Amino acid sequence: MLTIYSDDHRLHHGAAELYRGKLVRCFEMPARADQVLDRVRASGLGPVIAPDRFDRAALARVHADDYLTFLETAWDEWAALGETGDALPYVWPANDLRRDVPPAHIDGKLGFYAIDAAVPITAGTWAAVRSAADCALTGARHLAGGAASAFALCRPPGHHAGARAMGGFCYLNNAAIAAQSLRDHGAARVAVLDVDYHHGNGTQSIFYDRGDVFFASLHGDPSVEYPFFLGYADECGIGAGLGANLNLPLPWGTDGAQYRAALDHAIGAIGAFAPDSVVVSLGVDTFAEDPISHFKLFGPDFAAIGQRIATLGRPTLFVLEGGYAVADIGVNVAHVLTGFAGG
Ligand code: SP5
Ligand code: ZN
Repeated sequence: MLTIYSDDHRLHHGAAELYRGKLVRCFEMPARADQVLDRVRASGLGPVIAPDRFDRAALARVHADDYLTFLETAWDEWAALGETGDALPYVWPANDLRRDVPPAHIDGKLGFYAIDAAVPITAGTWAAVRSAADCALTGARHLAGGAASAFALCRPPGHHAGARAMGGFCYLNNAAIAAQSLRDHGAARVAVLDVDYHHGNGTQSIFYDRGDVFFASLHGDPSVEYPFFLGYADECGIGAGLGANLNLPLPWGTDGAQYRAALDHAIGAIGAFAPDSVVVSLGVDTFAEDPISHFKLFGPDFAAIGQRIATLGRPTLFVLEGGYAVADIGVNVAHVLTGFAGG
């Protein structure tokens, strides 16, 4: 299996995110990708290649033009204030406020385009997030060219980013951009399977009214877990997308056996959808020792996830999402990928 990776992820290194009344050190850090790359190399999975460069049009298939312009210009507007630390939002258009007028000032724009304050923008954020999207698009290109599988080692992650919003460490939705690219290059139907611990709210919302992209997600119950405001079982899609969205919220403490039962359900639904290709939003923050999550998965459970995805027998692109137990993220990701390759 080909892995697509770029050192450009290092250009994004946020200092702090807001959590329970404090600015805490970012959980999402460059060492995560380093660990994954190390373990991919050590596992003999296959070659590691650099991404091709794609133009903005590939991003604009999924994201709104004004949002892309915001991401591209936010750091310069922030730096023009005389600020030297990371840009973070502090005010949001929540209930009872207008959401129809994007503000002119960067302080307003940051909140307008963010769902939380865990998305620092640094001098290198735009370059890094573009590079991550390039990794996902390169993986999609290889699938469209006939490859059976690929792994886009994306950092920062993407599944919380909507068409017009960043959040949860995510800026560009790498998996959604790749799924759309697969649609644009020959696949009539694409399924996205999201196994990150958190609900993939961005991916769901991007494809919610579409019947050509099936979205299935296993995640911590949003009534008690981030992102709180999407990811419930009664969200089934709308219009042409009705029936093409499957949420499987699971309780804190979910173990490997419970997880596999839900995964088999999702894989059955994806099989029935008969996709031409599959995109996996691969988060391993379901790991028992993850510092921000509450599932109880271990190494062999990750191999089983890969094996079960392989039973679909479809060209499959894995896109890296979360996983914050830095010392273990690489091992856990490698277990999924080698489980798939051997399954
Ligand atoms: C891609 C991804 O996995 N994003 C996750 C975003 C989660 N944001 C909420 C973080 C809550 C932090 N909880 C810290 C607990 C420390 N004991
Ligand atoms: Zn996550």
